[in-house]
Amino acid sequence: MITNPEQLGQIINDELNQVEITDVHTHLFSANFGSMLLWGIDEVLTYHYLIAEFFRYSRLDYGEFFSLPKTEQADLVWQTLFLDRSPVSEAQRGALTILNRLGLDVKSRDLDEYREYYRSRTIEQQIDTVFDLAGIKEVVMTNDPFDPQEREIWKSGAGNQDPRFKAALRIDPLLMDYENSYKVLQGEGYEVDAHLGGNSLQEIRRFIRDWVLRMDALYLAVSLPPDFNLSQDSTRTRITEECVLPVCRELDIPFAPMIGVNRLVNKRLGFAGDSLGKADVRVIEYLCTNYPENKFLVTMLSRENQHELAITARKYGNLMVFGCWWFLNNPTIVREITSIRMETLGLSFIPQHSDARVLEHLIYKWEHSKSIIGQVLEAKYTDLLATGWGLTRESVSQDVQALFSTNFENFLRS
Ligand code: HDL
Ligand code: ZN
Repeated sequence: MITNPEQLGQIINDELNQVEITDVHTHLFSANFGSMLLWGIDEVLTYHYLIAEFFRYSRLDYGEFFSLPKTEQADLVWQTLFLDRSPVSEAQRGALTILNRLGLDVKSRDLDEYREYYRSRTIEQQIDTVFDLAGIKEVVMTNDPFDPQEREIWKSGAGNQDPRFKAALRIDPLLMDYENSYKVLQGEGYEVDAHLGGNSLQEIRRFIRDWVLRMDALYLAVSLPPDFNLSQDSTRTRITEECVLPVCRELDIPFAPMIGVNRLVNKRLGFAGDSLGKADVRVIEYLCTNYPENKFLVTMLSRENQHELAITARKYGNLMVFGCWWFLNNPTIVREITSIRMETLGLSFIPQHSDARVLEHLIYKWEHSKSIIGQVLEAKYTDLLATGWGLTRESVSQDVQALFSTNFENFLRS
């Protein structure tokens, strides 16, 4: 029985170091997707988080920068964000955590030395090394049938061949840009039209069903703007309620609305140009209340939505809250959100996903998050001990496994 706070910290650290993580949302791909899986130091340094920060200092023309070869972009980012000044931001620190955990000499500041390390690495070796360093059991990909390159890999039968990588069907174009995406469905042999006439709704259900089954998708995801609602009789509302939700029910997979992104507020920044806004949790209340047979895996992008999202989750067993998404994935906010969630939801939430876009991101995103989540857990356990409650190592182990994998697995099976 654990009775004093001193031994608690060590036990929590041991359990965090041993837990096998299920990373419920990433932009990674298994090796058989070829160049779609980004890896290596130049991809790390040209991560759109770092590009946004580079342009805080540089007045280089956006188009000029993006037309440079990746290595020259990385050289500029390295010089500007790491050599010209201290790399104190979370994304800057993350790049250094990666180098450090790979056993490279961060003090050398020699980018070519780091590139030399990669010259002898294969992608298969790097996946094994990174998964081992980060403690990853499996990652869930973001799989987009509207991406021509990815669509062909799945249709060719190649698809995913690595059991450590699971699929999630991503349908942003279907809900956010149907006036154009319906033509892709037509091209794929689905009898749909621009106005949802004829068999369109049935055919959209067939499209979703075909792709969930082809990918063996664990859930169906879409990122949505802050003003997302289902109160207007719009194309988005009809496809959500008459296509997405019925097929998710039929196949017993969660629908994962990721709410709060304002895409391309600065178009010239590309991926780095997205921003956020506060959304209305009433749309989640509407979904959970009116579709009790559906499961909802939800994350929101605005810090201001987090307390109300946690309280909403207290009302619905078919709602699982996950992650400190994107602009929230910084120590200050991860600590705040995890504390709010643990104080209102106990252990019934998924505290984090990596959103890794480059393979090596798994190393820093999980090292940094596990440290904060572990500190919150230690504070809560310390409060427990103060009541006279006794903890066992087995209970700590079970709690940590719940947070980092079994909550997600059980929700999929629920
Ligand atoms: O839409 C999403 O899934 C977001 O995570 C975006 O991909 C975003 O650009 C990102 O990489 N966040 O970490
Ligand atoms: Zn993402």
